[in-house]
Parts: sequence; structure tokens; C-alpha cells
Amino acid sequence: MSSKSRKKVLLMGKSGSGKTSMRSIIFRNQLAADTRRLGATIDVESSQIKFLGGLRLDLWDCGGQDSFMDSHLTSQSSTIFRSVHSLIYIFDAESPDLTSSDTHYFLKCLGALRDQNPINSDTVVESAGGADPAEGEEAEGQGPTVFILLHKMDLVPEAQQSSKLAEFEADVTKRATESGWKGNLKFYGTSIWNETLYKAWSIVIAHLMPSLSSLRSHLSHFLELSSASEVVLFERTTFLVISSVTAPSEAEDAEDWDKRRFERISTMVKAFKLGCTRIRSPFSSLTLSSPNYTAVLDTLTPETYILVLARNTIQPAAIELNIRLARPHFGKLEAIGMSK
Ligand SMILES: Nc1nc2c(ncn2[C@@H]2O[C@H](COP(=O)(O)OP(=O)(O)OP(=O)(O)O)[C@@H](O)[C@H]2O)c(=O)[nH]1
Ligand SMILES: [Mg+2]
Repeated sequence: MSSKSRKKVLLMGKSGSGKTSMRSIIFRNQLAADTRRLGATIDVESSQIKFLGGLRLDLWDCGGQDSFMDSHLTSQSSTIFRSVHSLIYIFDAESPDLTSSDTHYFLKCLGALRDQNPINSDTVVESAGGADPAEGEEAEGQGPTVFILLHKMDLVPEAQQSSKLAEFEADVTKRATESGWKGNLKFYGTSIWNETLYKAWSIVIAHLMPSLSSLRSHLSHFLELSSASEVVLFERTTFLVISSVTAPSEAEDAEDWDKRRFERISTMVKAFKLGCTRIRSPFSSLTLSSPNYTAVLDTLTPETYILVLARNTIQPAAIELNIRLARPHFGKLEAIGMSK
């Protein structure tokens, strides 16, 4: 398997910050409430996740207890930090050591990442923030990317969340720069209790996916041909948003649409799918109609679901037919790794 289709991603951060919780929810379909039963991760738990177009994600969930962190950074340093595609570093927003020992370990990890990937010394640091998943693509080929999540934001009063994030960002940016770190530093707040987790991981996954921009142009074409208002593509296992296109004719109305709608759909459909599994009735597709719009969610390729939103002058059966007709084309794209 080529290194292009196999990507090593490190999940690091202090013990109890929520690394295994995120992994269980995103990749193992667990509910947020079930993560309360998780024990501390011993050493490293690595898992392989097969993705869209033959992409294999090697996810290393690194135990965050001090003794493990010390060993990751010393005796195991080359094993852990070599050939890393991305580092996702989780900070617990409620930790009393947020700006002391937590950041100290983070800076050490950046140092180890740089030491073990010497050719790519201009490593880019990037948060999982921003509006479009495709933006994660830009750092491709510039060395390991570092995503920083300020997690458990549900424990911070809502009115203080953005100022807390901004202060944290300023502090860590300053210290990373002082430690010789180059590149941008952006941060993003997450919580397992709302859609912010999906937003962040969609951006991480989009960064790992090759040629998202070409996929986007195919989706645009589909949107145009089917006279839809919006089209969203979800990865099948995680239900993370891979790409989306909104019709230019809807631009004005779309201003008022919920900015977090894709992530909310991810969360809701995942819960619904879990419910279906529990009653042994596998989820296949979903049609919803409101006074103005119709939405159809259906399988597009073996690895993806598509959500098509259209003005309700368009019959659901017409949307379903268009999806059926588009399947062979998108199936072919997926088969060639969506790389052209
Ligand atoms: N309130 C809140 N609790 C969370 C969140 N994410 C995780 N937790 C809780 O945090 C606890 C610890 O989570 P883990 O995922 O085991 O932590 P970890 O980072 O894997 O810890 P180590 O394996 O020891 O490194 C669990 O009880 C989770 O339910 C969150 O977003 N908000
Ligand atoms: Mg863990």
C-alpha cells in the first residue's frame, strides 16, 4: 500500500482529555454517554480504519498519563513520531494545568515531531477550525499537520467559550513561536455532547482525503443536473461530512440556514442508524418533506451517503432516481481513489 493511501495520525494529549472518547464516537459508533465507562489507555492503542477510495488511516491513540507521555517522548519517540501525517492534540478546557504542564507536553510533542520528520522542518500547524472541510487540504505535502482541539467545551459556560478559546490560542501561539515553531496556529473548541466534534473531525478527515476539490466539482455537476438546492456527501462509517455544495440560486436564503446543519445531520443520522441497528433493521435511506423543501438521504457509493435537498416542487422520487443514475459515476470515482 502506498504511503499516499496510508496515513498515520496521532491522537495525543493529557490523560482524561477525551482522546479515546472521540475515537469511540467517531469510529466505533458509540454514544457520548458510553464514554463515561472508558478506562485510561495503556501505552498506545492503534487502529486501522478503511476509508473512502482505499485510504487507510492508522490512528494511534496515545495514552496520556505522565509516565506514558514521558515514554512516548523518549524511548518510543522514533516509533511514535516518525512518518506522521497529522497530529491531533487534545487539550481539556477544564484542566487546571492547561497553560502549564499541558502546554509543556504539547511543545515537547511538537519538538519530537520535528526531530523525527527532519526533511519536513517547515511543519504546518493548523487547527480544525474554519467553515469548509476542503480547507484542510492546503497543507498537503508540507509535512505533518497539527490539529489542536480545545475539548470539553460543554463544561465552559457558553458566554465564556469564545474568549477562553481566544486566550488559549494567544498563549499557546506565543509559546510555540518562542520554542521555534513556524507556521500558523489556529484553534478549535469541541465537545462530545454536540456537533462541534463532527465539525472538527470532518476537517481532519477532509485533510486526509485526496483530491477533494475534484470531488466537489462532480458534486456541483450533480447539483446542477438535478436542480437541487444543496448536496452533501457523508463518509459511510463515521458519517462525517466529506464535501458539500449549495446552489448559487439559494445563496441569499442559505445565509439564514443553520451554519452547523451538516454536523447536526451527522449527529442525528448516526443516532438514528444506531437505533435501527438495535432493532435489527439496517438503515438504508431517509426522505423528509417540509412545506418548502424535500430532503433525501441515500447511499451513493459503497463508502458514501449523499443528502440531496431540493425545493419541494421536485418530487422525492425524482431525487431518488437522480441518485440512482449518479451511482455508477461516483462509484467509478471512488474505485480509482478519487485521485483524478
Ligand atoms: N464533559 C465532557 N466530558 C468528556 C468529553 N469528552 C470526553 N469526556 C469524558 O472524559 C473522560 C475521559 O475520557 P477518555 O476518552 O478516556 O480520556 P483519554 O484522553 O483517552 O485518557 P487516557 O486514555 O488516560 O489518555 C470520560 O469520562 C469521558 O466521558 C466532553 O467533550 N465533555
Ligand atoms: Mg484513552
